[in-house]
Amino acid sequence: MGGSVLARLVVVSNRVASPKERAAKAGGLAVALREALGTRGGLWFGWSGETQPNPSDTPKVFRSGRVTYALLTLDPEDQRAHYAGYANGTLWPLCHYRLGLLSFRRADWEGYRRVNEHFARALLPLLQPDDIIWVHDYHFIPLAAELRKRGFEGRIGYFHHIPWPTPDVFLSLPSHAALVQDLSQYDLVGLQTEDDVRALLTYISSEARGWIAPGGVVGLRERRFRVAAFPIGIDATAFVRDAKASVGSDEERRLHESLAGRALAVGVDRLDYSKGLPGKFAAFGELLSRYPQHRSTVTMMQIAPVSRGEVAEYRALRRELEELAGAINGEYAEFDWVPLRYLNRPFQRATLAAIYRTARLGLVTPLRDGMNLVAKEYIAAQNPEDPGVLVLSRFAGAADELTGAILVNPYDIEGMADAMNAALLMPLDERRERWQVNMAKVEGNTIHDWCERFIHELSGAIDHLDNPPKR
Ligand code: GDG
Repeated sequence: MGGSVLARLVVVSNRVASPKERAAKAGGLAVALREALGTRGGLWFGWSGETQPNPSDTPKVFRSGRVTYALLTLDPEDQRAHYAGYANGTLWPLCHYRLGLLSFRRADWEGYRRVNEHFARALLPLLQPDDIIWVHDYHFIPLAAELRKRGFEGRIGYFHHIPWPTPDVFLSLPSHAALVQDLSQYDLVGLQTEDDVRALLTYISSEARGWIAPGGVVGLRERRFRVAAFPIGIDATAFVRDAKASVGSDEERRLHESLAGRALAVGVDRLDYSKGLPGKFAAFGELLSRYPQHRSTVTMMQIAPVSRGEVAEYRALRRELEELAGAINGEYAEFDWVPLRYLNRPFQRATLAAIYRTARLGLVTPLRDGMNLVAKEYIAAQNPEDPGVLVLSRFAGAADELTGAILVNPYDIEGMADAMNAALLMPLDERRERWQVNMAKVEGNTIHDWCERFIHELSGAIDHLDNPPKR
C-alpha cells in the first residue's frame, strides 16, 4: 500500500558496501543507503565481487544489525560483458556525450541482459509483495522488466546517477528503444537534474510516442510511470565536522609545511575521461604560462585514484595524464617547487577533508557529470571566515545548485586559466559571499534529504499511477 512508511526497503546496486567497510572508505552514498536500510529494516542486494562459471541463483545472505545483505556471484564472461562491456563501454560514454568512445557489441548487450535476468531470478524469492525496491544506476536498467516478467507487481524505483543524454545523442545507441521500454517498468525514474528529465521526456514524446502529463507522469504503451529530478547531496554535517577536526592534525601540519606558504589548488576525481583531467592539467599549465606571477606561489594537487583499469580507454587516459603532468613539471618546476602533485591512490575521507579545507581553489572541471559530489564536499569543508573558491564546470549537475562557483566551460582551456587566475586574486568579501550561496545549497539538500525524498515518492508511486495488474 502506498505511503506505508514501514514497508521494507530493498536496495540493489552493483557494489555493496559491506558492514565491515568503514565509513572512512565507503563514501557518502553507501553510508546514507546503509542508514536508510538500517532505520526501516532492509535488504541490500548486489554483486559479491566474485566470478565463477555456472554460478548459483542463490545469493550469499548474511545479516548485520537490521540490514540483510545478499550477494550474488556472476559468470566471468557475463560479468565482463555486463560491466566492462555494455555498462562501461557503451552506456557510460553514451551518457557522458562521448560518442567517439562508444563501442556497441551485441554480445555485450546480451551479457548485460543475462546478468539482469540472473539478478532478477536470485532476488525474486527474497521479495515480499509490499517491499519498496530501489535500483541504482545504469548497470541495472532492465532489472524491473525482468522482475515484472517473473510476476513482481510491487513498487520499483530507479535512480540514474549519471547524465541522461539528449535525444540526438541517445539515438546513437542501437538498443535505445529496448532500454527505454525497460525503464517504463519502473514506477519512479529519478535523474540528477531538470535538464536530464527534459532530455528523457523529449525522447519519450518525440521518439517513443509516449505521452507526458504534469508532474512528469509518463504513459508508454500500457505502462504509467513517473520521471523526476532528485539532485543528490552529501552528508554536509559529517564533512564540516571532519574538516574542522582536521585543523591542527599531523596531516594538516605536514600539508601546510610542504606548501611553505603557497596557495593550494585541489582536484579529486576518479581517473575517468568524463572528469576532464587533461583539460584541467592543460589549464593549469596555461595559467603558469600566461600569468607568471603564479609561478612558485601556487601548487596544484590532483588526487586521481585509478578506476576501471579493465577498460582500455582508462589505461590510455592514465598514460596521457602521466605525460601531461611530466611536461608541466618539467617546464615550470624550480629546484624548490613542483607545480603539480599528481597522486593515483585513494586517501581517507578525513585526509581529503583536510586537503579541501587547506585549498584556496577547488577545481572541478568534468566534461559531463551527473552531479559531482566533490564540488559539494569542497564547499562543506571550507573555513567560513576564509573560504576558498570553487571553479566548476557548467556541465556538472552541481552547477545548477552551486551558482556561487566560478562556472567554466571545460573545453575552453584559456577560459579555465582565466578563471583560476580570477579565483586566486579574489578578495575575501567576494569569496565569503560566493561560499555562503553555495553552502546554503549544500546544507539545504543533503544525502539524507535525497534518500528520504526518493523513498517517500516511491512509496506513494503506485497509488496514483494506476497500472493495470498483470493478470
Ligand atoms: C557518480 C556520478 C554523481 C574520490 N577520491 C577519493 C574519494 N573519492 C570520493 C569523493 C566523492 C566520490 O568519491 C566521487 O563522487 P563524484 O560525484 O565526484 O563522482 P563519481 O564517482 O563519478 O559518481 C556523479 C555520483 O555518482 C553520485 O550520484 O555525483 O556525477 O558520476 O564522494 O570524495 N574518497 C576517498 N578517497 C579518495 O581518494 N575516501
